Amino acid sequence: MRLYSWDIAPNPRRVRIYLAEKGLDVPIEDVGVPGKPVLRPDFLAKFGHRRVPLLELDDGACIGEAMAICRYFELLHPDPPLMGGDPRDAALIEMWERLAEWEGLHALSEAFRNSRKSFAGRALAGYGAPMPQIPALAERGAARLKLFHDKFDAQLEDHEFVAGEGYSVADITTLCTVDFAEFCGLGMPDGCANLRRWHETVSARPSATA
Ligand SMILES: N[C@@H](CCC(=O)N[C@@H](CS)C(=O)NCC(=O)O)C(=O)O
Repeated sequence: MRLYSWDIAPNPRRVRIYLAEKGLDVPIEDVGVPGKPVLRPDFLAKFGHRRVPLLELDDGACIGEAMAICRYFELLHPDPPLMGGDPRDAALIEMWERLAEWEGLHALSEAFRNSRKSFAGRALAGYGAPMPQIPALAERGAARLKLFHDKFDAQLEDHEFVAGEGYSVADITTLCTVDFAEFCGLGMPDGCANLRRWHETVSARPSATA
């Protein structure tokens, strides 16, 4: 088994944090080109998925998509539960994790990939064909990201963690989004006291360095 990852990117970090929370030791290969925001040509040539994270199993099966990889490990190692221990928790966690990915990480990706020179022609990850940048999407992504910060700040007013009272994959995706947004110069707007309190708590967990 091998997890293909990329140190600087937010999506593979979701899986690395998950594995650290579970205490699972999985061989990890970084397939980024040092000093450049691109994946290694040999990885792109071998795997049509063209995205990381990617988990290659010993039987050759390849699992892409961060949450699909986490689900695989969750079924093998249910404790401690990070995707919900009962139907109610599982549904709330999936809801908030998906909101974090769609309203947070996706908005950030829109803002980032449609504005950086180094992503010209690669505005969407995972395609071999050229994907031109659309500057208006960068603007809309930044506006969506502000709404994401506000929505999650409001949710954290009444809850210790994103999906309720326990740490879950919803916190992992939210943390990777908030940190990468900060790195891109699109950090939390003024205020957001609840999001800041939560960020301090989850960043103090040993897994946050993964
Ligand atoms: N929805 C996917 C997103 C995967 C994704 O977009 N990964 C980015 C890194 S954060 C990537 O592989 N980029 C490749 C590239 O930019 O060429 C997931 O959950 O894993």
